[in-house]
Amino acid sequence: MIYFLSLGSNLGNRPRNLARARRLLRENGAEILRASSVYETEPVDNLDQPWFLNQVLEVRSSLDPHALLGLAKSVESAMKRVPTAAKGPRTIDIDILFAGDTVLDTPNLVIPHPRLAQRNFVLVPFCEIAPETRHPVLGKTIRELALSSSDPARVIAQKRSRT
Ligand code: PH2
Ligand code: MG
Ligand code: MG
Repeated sequence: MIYFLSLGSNLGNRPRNLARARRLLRENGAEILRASSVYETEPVDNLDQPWFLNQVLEVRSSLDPHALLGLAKSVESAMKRVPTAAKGPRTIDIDILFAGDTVLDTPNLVIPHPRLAQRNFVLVPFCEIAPETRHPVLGKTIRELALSSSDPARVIAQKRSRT
């Protein structure tokens, strides 16, 4: 199954946190096919926190969505993410954006990610690597969603990352 994941970090050494998360994902059953640039992004929802680094990955894995969520959670806890305030600062956050064309609505996992179309910090890196990928519920491509986003939050590309 082909997945798109969002990585975010706004605590500690943010580039190293992203790199470590990519490595732990790779070593535990998620092959990274494409990685967007790393973007410096203004916090949304909870504005009173440091800016994030965000990145989107295209990943191939034989894990099903719930097992991949388990892997994401275990990487988060391996990286000492402490459950603080909802949407507050974190060393690493790994969210599943898409799982192929799968549409899933369960108490602990909703795919596609319910807020992705309202978030420049997801749409901009996602559009960099997969502009023609179509949202299985909204029926629009990532490029269309990115162009019609009304999110005012700033997203600034950093130099190209290697994975
Ligand atoms: N994640 C959140 C809340 N706000 N803002 C930015 N810029 N990037 C994030 O990854 C982010 C956020 C909750 O997961
Ligand atoms: Mg998140
Ligand atoms: Mg999360």
